Amino acid sequence: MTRRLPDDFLIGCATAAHQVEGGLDNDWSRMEREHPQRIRDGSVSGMACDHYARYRADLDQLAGMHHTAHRFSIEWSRVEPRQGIFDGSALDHYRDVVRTCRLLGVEPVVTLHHFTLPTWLADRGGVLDADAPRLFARFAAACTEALGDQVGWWITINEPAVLAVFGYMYGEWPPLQRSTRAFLSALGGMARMHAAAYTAVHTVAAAHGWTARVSFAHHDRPLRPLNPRSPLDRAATVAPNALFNRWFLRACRSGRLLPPVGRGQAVPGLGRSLDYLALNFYCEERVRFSRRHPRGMFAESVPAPDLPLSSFGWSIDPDALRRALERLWKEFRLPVLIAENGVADENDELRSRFIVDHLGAVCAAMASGVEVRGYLHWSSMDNFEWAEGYSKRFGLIAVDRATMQRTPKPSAALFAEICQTRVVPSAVPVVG
Ligand code: GBH
Repeated sequence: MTRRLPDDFLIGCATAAHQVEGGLDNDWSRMEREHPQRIRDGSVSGMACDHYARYRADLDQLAGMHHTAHRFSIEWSRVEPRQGIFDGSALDHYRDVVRTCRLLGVEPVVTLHHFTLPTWLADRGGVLDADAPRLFARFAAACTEALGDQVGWWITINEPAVLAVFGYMYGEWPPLQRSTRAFLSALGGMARMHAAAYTAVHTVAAAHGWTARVSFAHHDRPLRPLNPRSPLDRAATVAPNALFNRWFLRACRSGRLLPPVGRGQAVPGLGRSLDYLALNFYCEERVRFSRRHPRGMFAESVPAPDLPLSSFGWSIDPDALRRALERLWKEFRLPVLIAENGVADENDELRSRFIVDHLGAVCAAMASGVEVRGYLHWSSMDNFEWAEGYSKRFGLIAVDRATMQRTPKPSAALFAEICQTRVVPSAVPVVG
């Protein structure tokens, strides 16, 4: 099997506005202010990494490390701070982000919604608002008008199933709801929003003769039975796997709000609304049947007994990425862009090996026929990890929170070497 990445393979990092930009006023910053106990380390996103001001130097640094692609999100609350009022200077900013990428030879991958909403939309019901699809499409059209001549890769919504679980079922993220009904409605609402944005991006791009590839970002987290010989453990994986790992993908293929979200009703624009598959992959999860976990559909997550764990407690098993890629390819036959893959790691002890082994798994999947277009590591720099605050470190680059100084970690150099040579070593090279 070759461990050489194709010449046109996109390789780089992924970020999201709320986690790196700083200075935001959206539903998340409001929750951080009004419910400070919701953030585990007591922090607020605040100035984050001050990336809104420092984007040129940041992109320059990544290009200097031979990255050929970069994923970021456009912050809706900046572009449309009040309903129907668009801020041209915010769009100019993102236009310059894209232009800077292009000048540096970095392919931009643009996300339209990464977990945050303008407060005016949150106050109308957020993704549950019947008007959310139309409003999201109008925002998507404005972004495509402004950036579409230089952007070929679009992501409508980041991880709709994750947002539905944490915002509407577990009540840990805005809008802090804990209801199975709201969870299902949120999935349906986001399917309609994706369809509307997919159509808007393509309509604007086509009018100008621009090419656009559009996907949502699918978080794949396959559940496996803790005890494969236990029928109850095995049974406990079935419904959550179907709902969290497949419902949205299948809705986007069939064009229908499939059960248990809907009764199969068709949504205009939803059918075949994936031009590729943007895949966020971190780990598989072991579960056992538990009567005490009705909200988790009777599947209780337990640490994998036989695998190393990240500082988030997530299992590290590179072959799980190969398995996920092969299953997704078999069912959907869509070219995949890995839009996130990374590891929470306080002292950069796990990350180099993690990268080498996961890129090895990508090579193995490609050798078996899966079309993988690129790999975006989560993340370029340590950033605001949602309800974990700044306590979880996913970055190749450390950020001093007082001075904002950036310091590449050893894993950044290793990743740079892979980006430059396009060769994935079979083990982490020993340095020093
Ligand atoms: C992705 O979410 C996000 O797109 C990205 O913004 C984020 O920074 C990255 O992954 C790393 O987490 O109960 O242990 O699961 C991944 C899904 C859902 C993972 C919330 C963390 C809370 C802790 N995330 N979850 S846990």
